[in-house]
Amino acid sequence: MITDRVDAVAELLAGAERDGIAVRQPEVPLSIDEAYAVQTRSLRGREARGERQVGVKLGFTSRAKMAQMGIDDVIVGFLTDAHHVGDGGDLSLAGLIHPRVEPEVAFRLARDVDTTDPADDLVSAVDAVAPALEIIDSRYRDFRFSLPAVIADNTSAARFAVGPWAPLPADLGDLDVVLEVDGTAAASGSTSAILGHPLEALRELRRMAERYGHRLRAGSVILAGAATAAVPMPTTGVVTARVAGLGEVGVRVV
Ligand code: OOG
Repeated sequence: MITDRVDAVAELLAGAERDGIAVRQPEVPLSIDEAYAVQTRSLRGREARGERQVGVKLGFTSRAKMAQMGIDDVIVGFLTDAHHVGDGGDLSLAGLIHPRVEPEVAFRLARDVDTTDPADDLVSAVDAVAPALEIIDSRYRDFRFSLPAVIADNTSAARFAVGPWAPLPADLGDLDVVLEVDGTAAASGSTSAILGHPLEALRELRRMAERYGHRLRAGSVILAGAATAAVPMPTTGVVTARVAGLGEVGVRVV
């Protein structure tokens, strides 16, 4: 039965995350719908343990990421308060398996968006933008997965940090993005790498949230996806993402 498979994969991945030990991908491939059902199941489990959803994230919105991981479909995951690290805060890698870091752009939702109402627009509901860091950590061995497998694994979501919020600039379409480790560039790109323009990520999210039931609520953070390939997380030091015109966000690895 579908529910049994969904439950079994959700449990497998929750165990991998809890124990910090990577697992094999499910032997019987999931459908995309089942993979998103695993996510929903995982979110409900986290909420039952007291976590609160604070946003959503996109993945594979840049060619750099698609090429790095061999997947060329946009994916959506959820973010909870347990994933959040404060700007300038300490980030412990304890319990993570093989974390990687990506520089991103974050959006903030000023109001709820009713994804069941096709007329309810997402772009006009966004009131602010910020530089962001996303730390991903696949629960699969060797960071290798199929499209449904990575969706079931909540799109490798592990931690994120968001810099200062600012009103949307006149054009977000081609801002330089740099990821630095202790002040040295580790990756660089442009916001144009995100589906040609980061607002396209919002349009894609709007479509996918309607189909898969992701919540888009007032105050939510939306991570638009990495502008560069992911970089292995250093085991010490300060990791910073800088987006031209938007400022920077950093965490100290402890
Ligand atoms: C999946 C998550 C990709 C992005 O920004 O493209 C992602 C992965 O690469 O493990 O978050």
